[in-house]
Amino acid sequence: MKRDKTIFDLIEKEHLRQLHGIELIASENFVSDQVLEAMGSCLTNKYAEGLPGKRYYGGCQVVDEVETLAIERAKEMFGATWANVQPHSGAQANAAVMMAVMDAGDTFLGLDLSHGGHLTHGSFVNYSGILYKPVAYKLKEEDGTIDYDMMEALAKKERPKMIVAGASAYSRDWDYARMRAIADEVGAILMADVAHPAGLIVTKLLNNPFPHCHIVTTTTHKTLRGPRGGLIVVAGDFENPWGRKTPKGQVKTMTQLLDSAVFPGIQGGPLEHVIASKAVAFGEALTDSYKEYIKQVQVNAAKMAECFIESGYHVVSGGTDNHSMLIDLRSKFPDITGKQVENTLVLADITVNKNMVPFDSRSPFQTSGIRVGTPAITTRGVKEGQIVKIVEFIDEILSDIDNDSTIASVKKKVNDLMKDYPIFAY
Ligand code: DSN
Repeated sequence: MKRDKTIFDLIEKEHLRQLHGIELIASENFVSDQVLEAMGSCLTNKYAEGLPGKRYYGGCQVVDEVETLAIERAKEMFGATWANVQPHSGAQANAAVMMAVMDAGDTFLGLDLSHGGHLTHGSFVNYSGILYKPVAYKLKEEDGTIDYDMMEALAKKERPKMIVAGASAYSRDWDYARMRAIADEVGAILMADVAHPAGLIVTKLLNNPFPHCHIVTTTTHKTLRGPRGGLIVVAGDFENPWGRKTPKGQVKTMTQLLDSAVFPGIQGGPLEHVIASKAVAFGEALTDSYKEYIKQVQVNAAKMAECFIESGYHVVSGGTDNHSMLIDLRSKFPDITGKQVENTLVLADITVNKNMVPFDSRSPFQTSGIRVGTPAITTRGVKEGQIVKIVEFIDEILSDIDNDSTIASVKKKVNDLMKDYPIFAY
């Protein structure tokens, strides 16, 4: 077949963009050669609806072994007793949990989107806000940390069926024990979406959501450094409190509900090539070299927060426990928006994303902040010394944001720096 030069030229163009630039998007990373190879394998050709050993298609004997390995490794990483590795994304994982736990119209608590929450934690434009009734808890204005008292008061008032821990832009650890106490008080299921800090959790650098959370979801491509995808884990199955039954009249366990919410509830055939790639990434995450990597992610993030603060920026919550942070630009540059910063930094080959900050005065399209993180640059081998330089690059541009020659000079420094840091070198 004739090679599709158009597409492969574009892929090479993207490869060069990734190679030459500084990637600070907190949710991105660079996968290993073997993670990439598994994703591009012949497993993409196979239909395998169902679960290992219980498929709706013949010829699944090999993918059964692949998926079983992915499940076993996922359980080992999280200290879980059950895993479903089929969700195509974190959003799908969360949708499956909501479908298993709630009925349409049921109330749940999640972190406000503008305070760092995720779309699937109750945004009105997302299924979670369209099908269910979300109630948002927030951060405390005085220190930018989760307002657990507010969460408790809301839980008592609203009697939610589920409480969701987790965020897209929150740099502090979570008090899962306190959340479980709140959930137990009102009879709610506690779910943690650890998509962002998963890598720091499985290496014990952050609090483990188990045994406090009933259900944990994650993506596999952020700090976990796997293929794009989702995962659900449970540590200790239990009968569903709502008494939902099998066709034979037996009360289903929570993991039975979760399995059938993923398929046939919201998905069809699993992506076995991605599941193989997840298995490879989980295997990597269980190694000592991954532990060293993720420790450096955390060290780099702490250094980055320190450098931003020293340069006069406000880091929401005053620093970071994990891989990411939110920079509130208003303290240093009240007239510059997150959108302007995102667009200008990209001209110098530095990639960040604009982000609402708590109590933001601007819209989500403009924002007063940016979110940055260290998983991707750390994979490339960047250490604290270069973090200092990277924050200097950003500050140099923001201090002279309309000057094309400053942007060009920083771009050259960025490209020179990144020459020393290959993408695929494991
Ligand atoms: N879009 C992801 C992030 O950047 O955090 C979450 O889904």
